[in-house]
Amino acid sequence: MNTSTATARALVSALLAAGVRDVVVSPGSRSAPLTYAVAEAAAAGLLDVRVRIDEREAGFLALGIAKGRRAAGTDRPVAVVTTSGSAVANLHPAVLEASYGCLPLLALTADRPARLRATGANQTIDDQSLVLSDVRERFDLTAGPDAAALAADVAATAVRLSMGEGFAGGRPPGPVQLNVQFDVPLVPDAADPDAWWGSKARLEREPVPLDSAFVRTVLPALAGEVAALGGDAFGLSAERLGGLLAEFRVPVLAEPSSPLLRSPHLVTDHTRVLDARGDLVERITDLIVLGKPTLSRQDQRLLSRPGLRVHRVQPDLDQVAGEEWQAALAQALPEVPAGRDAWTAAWLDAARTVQPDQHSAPPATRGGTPHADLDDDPAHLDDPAHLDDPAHLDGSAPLTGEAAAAAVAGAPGTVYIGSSNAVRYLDRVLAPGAPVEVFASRGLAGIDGLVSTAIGFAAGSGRPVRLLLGDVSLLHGIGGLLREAEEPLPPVQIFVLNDDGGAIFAGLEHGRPHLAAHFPRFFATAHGRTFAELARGYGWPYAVCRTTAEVGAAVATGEPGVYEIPIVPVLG
Ligand SMILES: Cc1ncc(C[n+]2csc(CCOP(=O)(O)OP(=O)(O)O)c2C)c(N)n1
Repeated sequence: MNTSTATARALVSALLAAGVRDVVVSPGSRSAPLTYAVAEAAAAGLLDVRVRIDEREAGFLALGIAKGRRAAGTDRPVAVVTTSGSAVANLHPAVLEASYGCLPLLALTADRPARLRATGANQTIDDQSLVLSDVRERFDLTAGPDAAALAADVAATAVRLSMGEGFAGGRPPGPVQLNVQFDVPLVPDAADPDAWWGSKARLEREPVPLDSAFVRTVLPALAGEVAALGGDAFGLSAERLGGLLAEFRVPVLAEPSSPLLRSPHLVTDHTRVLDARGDLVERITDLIVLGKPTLSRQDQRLLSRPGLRVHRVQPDLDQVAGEEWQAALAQALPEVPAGRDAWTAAWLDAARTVQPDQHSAPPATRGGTPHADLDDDPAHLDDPAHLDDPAHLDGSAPLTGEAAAAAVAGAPGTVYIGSSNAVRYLDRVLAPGAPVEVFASRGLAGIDGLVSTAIGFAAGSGRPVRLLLGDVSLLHGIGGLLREAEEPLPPVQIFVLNDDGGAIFAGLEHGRPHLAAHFPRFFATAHGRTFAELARGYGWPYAVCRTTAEVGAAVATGEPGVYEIPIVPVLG
């Protein structure tokens, strides 16, 4: 057997033994040894393999599968195979999101032998193992007779590193690059044995240790005038923390993709309440924070309020061993304090009273709701120049983003929510007991790769998914609609809020009148597209939904497709 085939087979064997079950492959010749090994293991039913032409989409598909696996309770790394050269760099957006979104991704990047580096050889980067920043670890495996033995060790280590060692004191899961140099020949020989894999194993995880700060500060804090703030928690379910907060009737301020959204004491549209009820905000003594809140300046202001005790909770609490958890509760759990019901009721009342009269316009028109995840100036705008207020339009007006989001999230199921205004519309309308679970890519909150991520999420979790995103986001990731010729449509409904551009910028300082000359071309980026032809060109069914009833009907069918929802155009 030639060296490259032996190396690739050893590597794939080790991945199987370490519990990897999903691989996404992009085509290429240098990566062929890996491709053949993966294809053979898939043919034997040991791996699920998908093929994507564009490595950027391949990376996001893998990321989505990893997130879906996590949601289904089987956190495990997903591998993505690319050839050498610029193909590797196309993985970078997904690698970055995986890094900041704490998802286990293995970038298996094929390379030429090191002797060809810096010689001008075709498709050869001087150091390909440095192309992907923000990986948890990178390996550069040289070609040669001992490569196969090394590959097995390195692959097993890469899997462990990508899974992290738990959040408490260790590093969270994330991407790892395994750069593998392959020399010719790159294909198996006809005489090579065709059943070469060892037994496939389960991925066993060590229980995560409980962060001592949780026992020392978080549990006692439950007795104070405490509130909880939930950001995106990387797809982890936080059931233990959610249970404790519910038992202590703690008012919960949560972003849509936070697992705390399911709290019975959720303060709906909480940024409005934070703005309007400084008196309540001042009274909070302790704030328990889960995950990464990124959506609003109001949350950031709250976090930096002088005198507030902020307790950040490790998101993987559910993976702490049961005995350790019980011991911690026995040792430090306080009584539910007298007065707790009045405290929580004050927050829930505020949510009811502050909310209704502020819901007439989409976020970008409301005096520049400050967005924390953009490079923005938090200054409020008095005179947004570029958006019509739908409240002023007649009965034939397009839907508001909020009404559309409420309709998409109105039936039980899983919603994958896009960045930009989509997540903010949803934030405004999700109430306690909303029938959906919500996931998002909030590691870096990019508008890229969302279609592939949602498709991957559906595959990894085994659940049908509704993706809600903006038109620019869909155009950015339109290549995610492309699938293999024989691949069935995934169980994904794509709801695109088409306002012909990036509305979010109108709510930032870019919407100010004195900047109006530059706004349309450089920020709104109106494109004049609708999605019928694009969807059909990629082999997806397509429909327009103009009313909440039409959105609801589309949701009820569950039929995969692109559903376009016209909303008020950015440029009016
Ligand atoms: C990969 C990436 N490129 C650029 C941005 C900056 N950005 C943030 S929102 C946005 C416009 C999004 O428009 P759309 O998806 O239509 O949503 P809307 O703002 O209309 O809600 C852009 C370009 C980003 N977040 N991610």
